[in-house]
Amino acid sequence: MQRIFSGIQPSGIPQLGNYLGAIRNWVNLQADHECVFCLVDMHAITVWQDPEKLRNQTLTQAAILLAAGIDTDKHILFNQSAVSAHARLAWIFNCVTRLGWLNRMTQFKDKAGKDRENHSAGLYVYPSLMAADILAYKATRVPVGEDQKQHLELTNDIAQKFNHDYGVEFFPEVEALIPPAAARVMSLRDGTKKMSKSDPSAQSRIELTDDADTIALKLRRAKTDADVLPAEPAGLADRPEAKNLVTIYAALADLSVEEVLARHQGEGFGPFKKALTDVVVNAIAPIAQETTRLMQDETHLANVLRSGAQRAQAIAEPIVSEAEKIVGFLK
Ligand code: AQP
Repeated sequence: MQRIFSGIQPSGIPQLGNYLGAIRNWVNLQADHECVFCLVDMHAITVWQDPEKLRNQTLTQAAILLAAGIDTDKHILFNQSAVSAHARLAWIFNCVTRLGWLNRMTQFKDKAGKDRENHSAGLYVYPSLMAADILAYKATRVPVGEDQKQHLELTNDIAQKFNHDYGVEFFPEVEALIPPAAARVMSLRDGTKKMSKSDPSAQSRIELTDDADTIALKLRRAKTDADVLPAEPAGLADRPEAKNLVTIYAALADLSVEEVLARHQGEGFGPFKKALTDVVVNAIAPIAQETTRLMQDETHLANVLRSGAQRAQAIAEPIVSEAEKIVGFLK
């Protein structure tokens, strides 16, 4: 059975893009993989996080993942900072990674924008910590949204360079598992920007804890154009907001974009948004309700994470200790 590693930052409430790009895929992959799921709090602090909020968001995310169907009897769920192997391997990888490689990472450019000099060194070396997260478990498959594809390619470059520099076949090649539908969900306010849990505008995203009224309001306010829905996907080209809403509908209703258009062609966005609201509420409301129930017992959530960390540590410790021996650390 292949091992999966995947992470999500507790930098806010997970949004629909996290769900369609990652979490839903995680739930399905549990059937035939050994899964290690991680709340990557060390990644989260690469941009400023209020400490109290970070703690709460970590517990909320644990609740959301359990509510979405992560099975911690069979698989591992924990928070990254609880397993020191991540930081130790990340440092080794910082010394393997070339600056030129990091300079090419588009996520850093997107997040840092023009104000590059004022961002943390952590944000810059984020991809080598991500490589360490995966390779500390020698995971071979990583379910991610499309935005993480470049980081996964870098993970393979780092593994190869480590193996080559030290003359070993130690770290495996990693395969990105990118969902076929809605691999990149876009903001409800700007169809050219990805939906993000830390976007300053809460109107730009559907959060997995939103209730039906909030979802309806956000979708009603979502940016669209004045045209009707076309008969063919080609008619969505150059209409990023329209394309995004149709893509979300298709992914959540398990339909193709063609099938959605066949049902709704010629409709304006008023009626289409109503139909979309039903589809989104159907998918999200059960998760939101179960999250509320689970959040009533924070001790249980903390225990789930603690036990997950122990099981994660048991896998990662021997691998990272071996990597440390390979580089010549005196053990
Ligand atoms: N808009 C998206 N569409 C599809 N997949 C997405 N993912 C994130 N946004 C979208 C996928 O969700 C997983 C967890 O992401 P993350 O929390 O590790 O970091 P992120 O990609 O930076 O997500 P956010 O929501 O944009 O967080 P912030 O605002 O904190 O930076 C990943 O697999 C990602 O591909």
